[in-house]
Amino acid sequence: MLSLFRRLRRPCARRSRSIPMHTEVLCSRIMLTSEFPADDLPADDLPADDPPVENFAPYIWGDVWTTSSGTTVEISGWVMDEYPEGLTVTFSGAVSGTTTTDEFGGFSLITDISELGPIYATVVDAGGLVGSDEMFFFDAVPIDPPPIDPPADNLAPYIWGDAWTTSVGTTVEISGWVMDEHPEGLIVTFSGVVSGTTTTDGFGGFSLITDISALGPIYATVVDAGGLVGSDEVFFFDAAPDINDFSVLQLGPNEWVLRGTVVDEAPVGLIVTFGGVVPGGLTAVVEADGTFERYFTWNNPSLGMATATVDDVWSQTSNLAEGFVFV
Ligand SMILES: [Ca+2]
Ligand SMILES: [Ca+2]
Repeated sequence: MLSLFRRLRRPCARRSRSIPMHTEVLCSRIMLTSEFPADDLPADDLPADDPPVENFAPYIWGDVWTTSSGTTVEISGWVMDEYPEGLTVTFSGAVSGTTTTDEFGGFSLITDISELGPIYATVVDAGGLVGSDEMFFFDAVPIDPPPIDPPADNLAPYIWGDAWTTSVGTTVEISGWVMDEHPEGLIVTFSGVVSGTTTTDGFGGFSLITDISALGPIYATVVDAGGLVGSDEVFFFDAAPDINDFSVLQLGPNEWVLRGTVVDEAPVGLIVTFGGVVPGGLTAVVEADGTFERYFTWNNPSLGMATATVDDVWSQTSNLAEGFVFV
C-alpha cells in the first residue's frame, strides 16, 4: 500500500509547478481514496452509509525522448485515476499507436516518429471520462543528423618521409610520419618513380617497402578526415659505385687474378667489367661484401694497365679503376 501511495505521489510532485489547480486537488483525492481502497478491505468493514466515490476524469502526463536509434522514440508517462490499471492510452499527431497502463498507471511506448511535431496522448477511464496531454519531441535532437563538418580549426596534415635502400636490388623502404589532429588510419599515396599506398599507424607513422623504377622524385600525399591535403617530396639518394683496391696479380706461369672491392649501397650481384691490357670479355660478379675476383689464364701477358668498371642497380657507372700489370 505504501509503495502505491508513493508511486501515485510522484507524478503529482513532478508536475506540481505546472499542473492546474484541479489536478492538485485530484492528486490529493487519489491519495485519500487510495489509503483505503475498497478492494483491500473486508466488505463488512466498509461504512454502510459511505457516499459513492465520485469518478474524476483521468489525468495523463507524458514525455518523449529519443532512443538515439534513428527516428525511434520512447514515450512514457503516468495516468492518475481512481482505477489507473489497464487503461488504453492512444497516441496521435506525429506518432500513431496505443499502449496500456500498468497497475500504477504508468505507460511506455517505443515507436517511430514520423515527423517533428506535437504528440497527443489520450486516455479514457472506466467511466468514459477523457484525459489528454500534448507532448513535444524537441527538435534539438535532429531526426536526420546533418553530416558532421570538420572542426573549423582542422589543420592540414603535415607529412615527412625519407627513403633508404634495402641493399637488395632496386627495393627501397620509404617511411615517415604524418602529423595531424587524427593521424591514425590515413592513406598515404606515393607517386613519381614509386607507385603504391600505405596506411598510417596510431601515431601517424608509415612505411612501405617497394621497388623503385628509376632514380627520381617520390611524392607522398596524405588526405586527412576533413579532406585537407599534405604532401612531401621524398628524396632517395644513391651514389655511383666506387671500385677500391683493384689489383692484377700473377699466381702462376699463366694464372692471373683480378681483385677489388665495390663500394655501393647495393653491391651484391653487380657485374664488374674488365678492360685495358687484359684479355677482352672478362667479368666478375660482386659478392655481398662488395669484393670481387676473377681468375683467368693469360698466356701472353702485356705490360700496362688493366681496368675495371661496374654499374650499380640504377645504371650509375663507377670510376675507372686501374691496376698495373707487372710482367
Ligand atoms: Ca587535420
Ligand atoms: Ca649506388
